[in-house]
Amino acid sequence: KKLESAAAPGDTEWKGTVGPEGAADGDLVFALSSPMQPLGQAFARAAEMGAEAVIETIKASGLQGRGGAGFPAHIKWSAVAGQPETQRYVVLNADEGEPGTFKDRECMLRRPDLVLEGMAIAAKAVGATDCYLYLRGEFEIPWGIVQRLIDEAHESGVYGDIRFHMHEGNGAYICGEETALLEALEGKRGMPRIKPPFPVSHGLWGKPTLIHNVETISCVPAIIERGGEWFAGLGRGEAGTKLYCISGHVARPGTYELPLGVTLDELVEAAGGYVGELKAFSPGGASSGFLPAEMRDRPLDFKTLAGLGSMLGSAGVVVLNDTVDMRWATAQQLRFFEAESCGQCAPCRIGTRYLREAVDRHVAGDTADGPLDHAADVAWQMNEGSICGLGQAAPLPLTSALKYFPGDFPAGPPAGSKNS
Ligand code: L3W
Ligand code: SF4
Repeated sequence: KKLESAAAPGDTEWKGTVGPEGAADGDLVFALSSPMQPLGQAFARAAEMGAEAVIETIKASGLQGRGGAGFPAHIKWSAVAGQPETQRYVVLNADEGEPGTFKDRECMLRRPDLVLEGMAIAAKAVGATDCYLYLRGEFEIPWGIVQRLIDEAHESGVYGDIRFHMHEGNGAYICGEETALLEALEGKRGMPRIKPPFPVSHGLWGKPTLIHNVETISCVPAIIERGGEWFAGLGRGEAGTKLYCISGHVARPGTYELPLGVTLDELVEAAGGYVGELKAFSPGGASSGFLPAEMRDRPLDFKTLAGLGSMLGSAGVVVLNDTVDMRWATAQQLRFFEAESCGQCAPCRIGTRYLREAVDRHVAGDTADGPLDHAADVAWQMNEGSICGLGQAAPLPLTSALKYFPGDFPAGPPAGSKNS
């Protein structure tokens, strides 16, 4: 079914620009609108360099994980390469599910060559031969494109004994959490494991596993071909370019490759400008909460946003203008987390529902016992008592909206409510 629906790379119309005005492909890592390159070029270069030099180059590049946490990639590569167990795996996390995030889909649609080449280089460097690609179920067209390239690679033998295996997700956001994904790959219910141990030592089927987001692994070929310093120099405060997804009240929503650390204003300029007056934005999808318009000039990078109590996450930037009631926007995000909680930790299972109900009651004007009075306590318990990032991030839409937009949560019943 998937193969029949396969489209050729480039079949879908490119809607976003790919870099700063006037940027040549040489300044870009992905160059998403450029044609695919033949497989094997960067892989051959990496083979010449040897595993140790490849990992040193990844270290020099400053590459950080693009799936949400910004963890230094080279630490994972060295850790997997250094394990005593000889059976090791490379896994691609293509279960892109964060609301407002659609960059990994673009990578697979437009530059699947970078995805496979990056995985092959990683496998060779850490001593793995089997690579698993976990794609979210809705990615039917990317699936066809990637599968076709895998077939070509297997047939030509360009990557020697390295084999690729595709796996289809089934609609659960939580399976994008790396250990839930590994559970699902093993055929079990996708629920996060307690970390540590980390996948670098106890990953797929308990074996050392290098697991990366699509964008992270797709940076690898360019780093090998052009050098770690080149990549590091592309960013501002942090290394590389970044695929920023932008949606909401902007003229041209899309995926834009820009230096890591641009501001919201710069990103929106690339996306054709704001529609209406900026009120709030989420820098990294629902998990990053909301920031107020005054923060539009802060660098959109991992460190700066963490310092603001938010996160870059997967860089799914959502822009909201002044027509948006933040209570409504908050309720949408809380509903998402309530639906997607896997339910194994009580603070997350109960807390996501509690917070959503509290906002719904506030919206309904049911202020009899202060529905939001306990929100901060519940948020604290979720943050401290949840196994994974979902439960820790889930209260952020509400706590950030209450902090920056108290006017949208008026005390007492809103006009026209049943209590007024
Ligand atoms: C070896 C150590 N490895 C950490 C590894 C770990 C993982 C990576 C990051 O979160 C965030 C989360 C979501 N030795 C290690 C180590 N590692 N310490 O480094 O780990 P961690 O635990 O900090 O984060 P995580 O659970 O992987 C990811 C946020 O991203 N998020 C996710 C959104 C969804 C998408 C999507 O749809 N594409 O990304 C949204 O913002 O909340 O905070 O590999 O094993 N000592
Ligand atoms: Fe599941 Fe939530 Fe616990 Fe994560 S925090 S493991 S989603 S219950």
